[in-house]
Amino acid sequence: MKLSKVTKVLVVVMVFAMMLTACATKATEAPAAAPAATEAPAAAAAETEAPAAEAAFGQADCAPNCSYADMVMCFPQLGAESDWRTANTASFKSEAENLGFQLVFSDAQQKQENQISAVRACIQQGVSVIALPPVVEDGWDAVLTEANNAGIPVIVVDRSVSADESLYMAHIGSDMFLEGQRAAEEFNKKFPEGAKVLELSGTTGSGAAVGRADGFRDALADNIEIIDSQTGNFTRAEAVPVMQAFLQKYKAGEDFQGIFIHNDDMGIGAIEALKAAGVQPGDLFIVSVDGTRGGFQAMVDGWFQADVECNPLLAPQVAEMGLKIMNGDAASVEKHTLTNETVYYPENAAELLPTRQY
Ligand code: GYE
Repeated sequence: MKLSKVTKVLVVVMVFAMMLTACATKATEAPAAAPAATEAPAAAAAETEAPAAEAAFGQADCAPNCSYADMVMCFPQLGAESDWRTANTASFKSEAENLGFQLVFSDAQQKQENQISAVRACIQQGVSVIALPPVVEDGWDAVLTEANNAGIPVIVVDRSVSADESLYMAHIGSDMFLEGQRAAEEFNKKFPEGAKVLELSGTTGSGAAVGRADGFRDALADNIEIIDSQTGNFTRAEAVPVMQAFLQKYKAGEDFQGIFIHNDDMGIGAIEALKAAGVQPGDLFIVSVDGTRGGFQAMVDGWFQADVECNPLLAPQVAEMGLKIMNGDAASVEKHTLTNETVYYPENAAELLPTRQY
């Protein structure tokens, strides 16, 4: 009787112990089933495996089988200031339609505070990825940190940010510095004996304007002098009075021989002012940036002598990258992807104009 009592107790204890083990196993297995949650901290702990920690960042629940139908892409567009921008917006809208992802679009009207609010709304909404075309370079640290804390990857699109690279997943856009250098080369070729030029620059503090201005100065020959530089904020409307003021201050052809203009829309505004002042096509050597239809037309009409290409059709690359990140493949994403671009000339502008997509 006594023995059997001990046996009974033992059996109860054993069964209880088995149940405890089972519970314990379940408890440890559960997190392992969620790869994103368990892998990231593990990799972060080992200092040398830092890239592996990034690999899981931005990974969606559908990984590794996410498709575009699972993607919600936030695109807080900076504005509608130019034909380049219109083409850039169209690129994202049509790509969303073609591939079947959801695009959360907004227009910040060239105001950083509007872009920041739009990003915050997207974080709240819990989008899969944010494609950010920053109006200016500085002032993004706080909101990028917020996106990071929410586990939402940010792909900086078009213009650059000055924030630390660790605060965003990648940047896809043009090499604005190279564009400025390319423009300078045109002036160097045209004026081996030297010249005086004006600069009509883009939005102050924007990656596009800073890069183009710096690249231009970097490559410009010593005997070519920039006598004045003013911003036209990348718009036609704002370029007109700036050009008018230039023409009151300096005599075209005498005080200056050329103009470097940071985008085609401002170039078109400048042409309006030049025409009104009686300047003829070809009187001045004008180099612009973008390569829009308007820029091509200005070459056909003899106003621009070169147009440095800047490609706005960025959505396909951005969407592909977004899907990769969602599928847990952030490690294979390039930090900086530059767009392949060239320089166009009046010689074949008429022939190429009908083929231009923007
Ligand atoms: O050149 C200009 C636009 O950021 C590259 O912005 C872009 C620039 C483009 O307004 O037309």
